Amino acid sequence: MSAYIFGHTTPDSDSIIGAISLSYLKNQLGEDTTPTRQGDINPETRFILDRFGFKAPELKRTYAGESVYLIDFMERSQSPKDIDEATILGIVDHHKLGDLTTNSPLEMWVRPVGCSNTIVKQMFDYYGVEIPKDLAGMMMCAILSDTVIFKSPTCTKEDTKACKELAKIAEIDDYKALGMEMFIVKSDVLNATKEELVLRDFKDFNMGGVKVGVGQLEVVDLTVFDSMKDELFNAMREIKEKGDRDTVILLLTDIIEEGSQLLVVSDSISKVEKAFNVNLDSGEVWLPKVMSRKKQIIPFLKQQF
Ligand SMILES: [Mn+2]
Repeated sequence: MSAYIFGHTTPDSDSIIGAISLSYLKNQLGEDTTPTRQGDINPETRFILDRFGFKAPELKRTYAGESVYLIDFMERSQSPKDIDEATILGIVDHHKLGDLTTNSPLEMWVRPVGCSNTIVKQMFDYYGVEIPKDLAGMMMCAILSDTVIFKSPTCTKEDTKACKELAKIAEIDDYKALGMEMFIVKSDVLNATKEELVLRDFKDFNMGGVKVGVGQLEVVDLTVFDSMKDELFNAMREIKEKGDRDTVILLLTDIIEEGSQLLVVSDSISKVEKAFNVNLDSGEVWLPKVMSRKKQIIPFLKQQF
């Protein structure tokens, strides 16, 4: 029976490409695995898949009775609803320790690097398995995406090293230019509904017994949002009510200016204000140098909630 490998809900490029790359490695090592996904493919990931000639993993949302590997997450809130009825064989991730547990021993590759695909690259090296050229190109793109072309504070020397080695295998000299091309695709926010935009890269966290959802959009120029702020706030309010959330935050990250505009809809606004030492009377605030949700947003929210 094939084991399934998948990333978090509302998957990003790291989750989709990580499922494909880890599945390829596992199969080379003699296991039978299938990459899957828990949600739609976003425009950036579509661009990468098309660029390297891969098809998207199959959409699969239930895993009761199945064996699974998780990549790029280990939070219950980002898991399939029936995760407790699945057998977790292993986890490959670069996030904080989550709240999932298992009944039997498992394989864990968890490291504080900027991208899950950096860890998968290290696994290929560990096992001495060669990475095919096009797969290397995709893994390189996942690293450029997660580390915001090395600008994110989550980026480590291991990420830049893995990225450069993958670029070499993929025979791509100007990988930063390809990274920029990816972020320009990502910046096209005009062809989506406001709800889709808030949910495009959205993660729920359980904080002190309440649900806090944090979305992030990374663009090359924040002015694209100027005419749609009110509608974004409306969509955030709706998402907050529908999902029974205490707080919904949207990070509008400017990858050139290197900072984020924080939009907040919350029943605990003073906690969010305290977390970042800001005033949120207008519902929004600019945070210079803030680019990483996992490193610069979530820990400070957790502290207050
Ligand atoms: Mn990731």
